[in-house]
Amino acid sequence: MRTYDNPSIPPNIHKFLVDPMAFLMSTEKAPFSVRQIGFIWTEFTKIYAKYSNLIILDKIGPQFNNLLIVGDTHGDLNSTLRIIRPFLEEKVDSMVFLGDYVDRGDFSLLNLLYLISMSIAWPERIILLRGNHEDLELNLKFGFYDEVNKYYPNRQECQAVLAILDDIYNLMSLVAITPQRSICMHAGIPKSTPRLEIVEQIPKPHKNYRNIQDGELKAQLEEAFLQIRWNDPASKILNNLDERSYHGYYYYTLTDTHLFLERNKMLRIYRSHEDPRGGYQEVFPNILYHIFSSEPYFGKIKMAFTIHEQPNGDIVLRDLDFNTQGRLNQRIMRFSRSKT
Ligand SMILES: [Mn+2]
Repeated sequence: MRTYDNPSIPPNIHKFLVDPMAFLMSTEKAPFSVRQIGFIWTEFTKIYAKYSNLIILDKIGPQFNNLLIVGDTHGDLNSTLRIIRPFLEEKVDSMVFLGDYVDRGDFSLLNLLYLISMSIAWPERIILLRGNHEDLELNLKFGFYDEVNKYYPNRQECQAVLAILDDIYNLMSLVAITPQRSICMHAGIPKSTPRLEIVEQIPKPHKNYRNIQDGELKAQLEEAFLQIRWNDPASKILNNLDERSYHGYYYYTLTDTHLFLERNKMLRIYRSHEDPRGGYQEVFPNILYHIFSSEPYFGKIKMAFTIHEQPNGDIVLRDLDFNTQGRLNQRIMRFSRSKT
C-alpha cells in the first residue's frame, strides 16, 4: 500500500483517508468542524497556490508516466473510493481529476474533502482540476448548497464553510498536460483561445481576473476560464458558429479540435462534463475522448470509466475497478464486464 508523501499530514485528515466509511455513516451530522475544514483549506492553499492553471505534469516528476485520469464524480464518494484503489495499491503512480466533485450526488462535501485530503497527502501525485460545478452559484441550484446548509444549520458556520469552499475552488488548476501530450480539462476548447499559454495568464484566485484593467485581456481570460469548464464538442453540423449548446455555452468542432491540437503541439484531449454521452465516448476519432466516472449516476450511466496512460506508451480504458476495457491508441475496444 502507498504511504503518504506528506509527513505533516494531520491526524484528522489521516483518519478520514484511512476510514472514509466511518464518515459516510451519518448524513445528518457534519463530518468535520468548521475549524477542521479551515485546516484542510490552509494545507490545500499551500500546495495549489504554487501550481499554475496550466500544469505540465512531467515537470513535476516521472510519476505521471503511470497516470490515471478520472472524469466527473458529482458527490459520489462510493465511485471515488473504487477509482482510487489502484493508486493506493501502487498500480498507478498518479491521478488527474477533471472536475465536478460536487452537486447531484448525496455526498458532495465528503467527496470533495476526500479528494482534497488526497491532494494534501500526495501533493505531487494527485492533481485536481476545476469543473463548472466548482462554483457556489451552481451549488445553489444543484444540491451542494443544501447539503452544506443541512450539516451547518448555524448561519455563520454555513457562511464560513461556503467562503472556504469558494477559496478552494478558486485555487484549483484548469488544465493539465500529460507526458504523452494529452490535454486534460473539464469540458473543452474555448471559442477564441488559440494557445494554451493563455490559461497560464488566468490569475489565482481565478476570480481576480475581474480586476484586470486591460479590457481586451480581461475578456480573453474570462472566456478561457469559463469555456474550458463549459463548452461541448459538436456532434452535429452547426447552423451557425455562435450556436449555443444545451449548457448555454459554445460548441467546438472537429476542425477546431484539429487546429487547437496542432497549434499547441498536442495529440489528444480528455474531457468529461456531459452525462448524456455516457461513461466513455471517442467523440472525434483519435483526438477527443469523453469519460464520466460516476456509476450508476442515478441509473443514467451503465458503465463508468477512467483512462490509464501507461509507462510503455499504451493508453488503456479502465472501468471503475481497474479492469481493462480497451486500448485508446490501438483502437481495440470490447466493453465487457469482466471479473477482477
Ligand atoms: Mn460539468
